Amino acid sequence: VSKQVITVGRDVLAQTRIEAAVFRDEMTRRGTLLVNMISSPGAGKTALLAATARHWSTRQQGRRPQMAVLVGDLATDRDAQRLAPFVPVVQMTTGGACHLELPLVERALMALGDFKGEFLFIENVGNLVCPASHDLGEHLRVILLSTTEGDDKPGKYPKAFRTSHAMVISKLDLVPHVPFSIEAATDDAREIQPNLTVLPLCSLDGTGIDSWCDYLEAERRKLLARPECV
Ligand SMILES: Nc1nc2c(ncn2[C@@H]2O[C@H](COP(=O)(O)OP(=O)(O)O)[C@@H](O)[C@H]2O)c(=O)[nH]1
Ligand SMILES: [Mg+2]
Repeated sequence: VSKQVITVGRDVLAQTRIEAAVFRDEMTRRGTLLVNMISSPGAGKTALLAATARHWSTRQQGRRPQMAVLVGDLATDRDAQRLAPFVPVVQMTTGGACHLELPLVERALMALGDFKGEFLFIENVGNLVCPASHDLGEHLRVILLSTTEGDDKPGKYPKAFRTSHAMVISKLDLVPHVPFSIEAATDDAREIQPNLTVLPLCSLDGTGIDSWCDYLEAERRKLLARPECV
């Protein structure tokens, strides 16, 4: 087998990055915070989105934030079915691809209609490798690490953690039953990304959901304070 090295003299992802930046600006102008949720399969992305929707929809004081979800999956619409009772949701089926790309997200947003709410979430395909390399125009990238996965994962999948703004440590209720140190996971992740916000929570009993929602609302306020947001 002979191998040939071809040098590509141009940045083939440059156009994609420009398109993602344009999409991000459009979301900023709308005042919608776009959040890209990344994790391994089963870390609890869908459960967290359902808990987030419950938290905001039962708020007693002030305005209830509006949210919608674009959910990616390899093959089924099971997550969309789980979320549909709570929030507007559009399923993106990748047909086997291990990550989402921007054109699919843009089409899904069109299918959602004229969404002008405060928070738009993208649930990425469960995978800690490929989604890390694809800018979907998000303002915030959030990585979930569940306590059942082990506290050594940040160092093993550094790009996903390096490119994230926040790390949710999910399934906090299982800490007494599994060998997982929140401190070790935090230290490992912050060695890669020192500015990472760390949010431990449990989507089933609601522990930490208020801090998570406060974090999102604070990030949206920062977005609105930007000069380009009218
Ligand atoms: N014990 C526990 N289980 C959870 C929690 N969050 C999610 N799960 C369970 O973990 C499994 C995977 O969750 P899911 O939301 O589908 O993960 P996703 O693949 O990242 O969307 C489901 O059986 C959930 O009920 C949690 O906080 N604690
Ligand atoms: Mg899911």
